[in-house]
Amino acid sequence: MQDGAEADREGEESILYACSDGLARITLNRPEKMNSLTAPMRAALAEALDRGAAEARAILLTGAGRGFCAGQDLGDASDFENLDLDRTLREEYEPLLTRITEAPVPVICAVNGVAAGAGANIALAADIVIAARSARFIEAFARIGLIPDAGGTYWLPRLVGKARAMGMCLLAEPVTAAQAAEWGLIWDVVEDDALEARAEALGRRLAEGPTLALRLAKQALLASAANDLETQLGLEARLQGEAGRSRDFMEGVTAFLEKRAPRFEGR
Ligand code: LHQ
Repeated sequence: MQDGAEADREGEESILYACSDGLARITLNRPEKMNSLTAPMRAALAEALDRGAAEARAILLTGAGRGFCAGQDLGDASDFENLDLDRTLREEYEPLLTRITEAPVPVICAVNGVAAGAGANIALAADIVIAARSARFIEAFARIGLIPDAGGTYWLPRLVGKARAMGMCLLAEPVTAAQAAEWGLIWDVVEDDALEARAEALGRRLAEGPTLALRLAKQALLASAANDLETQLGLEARLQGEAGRSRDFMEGVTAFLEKRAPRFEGR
C-alpha cells in the first residue's frame, strides 16, 4: 500500500505541467503503460487542470510516448473485492471531466497515439481535439465487460450520431484519426510529425484570443444540448451582453476599423 507522500510523488511524475506565454501544457507521462490512469495520476491531473485554469489563457493536453491514454490502469482495477466503480467515477473521473468542460479557458487535446476507454472520452471532453494520423480512438469498455463511461455516452451520440456511437461502443473497434475527423468526432487530423507544432500553434493562438468571449462561447455551446431554441436565444443574448461590455470587444472592433491585428487582453 502506498503512503500519501509516495502517491504524491507518483502523481507529480506522471503528470507534467509547464506554462509559458499564457499556454499551459499538461502531459500524461506514464508512457510505459500507455499513460493509463492511476489514482495519484488522476489527482495530479485535476491539480494541473486547476493550475492551468488559474494561470493560463489556454490549456493543451497531450500524452508522452506512443499512446495518448489507455483509460483506467487496469492493474489498479484488479482488486475486485474492493472495487467501487460508481465511487471512482463520481469522485475521481467526473471532477476531471467537469474541469475540462467548465474550464474558463479553451482546452485543446493533442491525441498523439491510441486513446482507449476513459482515455478516449477524456480527449473528447476537450474543446478542440486534434489527432496524429496514427492515433486510434477505442471505446474499449465492452472488451472488458463495462459500459462506456467518463462522458462517452453523452458526447458520442452528440458528436457522431446514434449509429456510429452504437458501433463504436458495442463493437469496441478502433476508429482511425482520419475516420474520427471525417465523422466530426474531432476537429482535425495531422501527420504524426506535425502534431506537436500544430497543437502549439493552436494553443498559442487561443492563448492570445479574447479569453472572456471564448469562455462565454463555450458556455453557450455546451448549454445548447439541454435547451430549447427560446431558452438558447435568451442565453445568447445574456452572454453576448457580457461579451459586449468587454475590453476585448472594443479592441476587436477598433482593430478591424484600423485594419490591424487585435491585441486581446482576455477581459
Ligand atoms: C495498460 C493499459 C491499461 C494498465 C495498456 N492499464 N496497463 C474502468 C474501471 C474503473 C473505473 C472507471 O472507469 C474505467 C474506465 C476505463 O477506462 S475501462 C477501459 C480501460 N482501458 C482498456 O481497456 C484499454 C486496455 N489497453 C489496450 O487495449 C491496449 O493496451 C491498447 C489498445 C491501448 C494499446 O495496445 P498496444 O499498442 O498493443 O500496446 P500494449 O497493449 O502492448 O500496451 C503497452 C503496455 O501498456 C503494456 O504493458 P507491458 O508491461 O505488458 O508492456 C500494457 O499492459 C500496458 N497498458 N493499457 N489500461
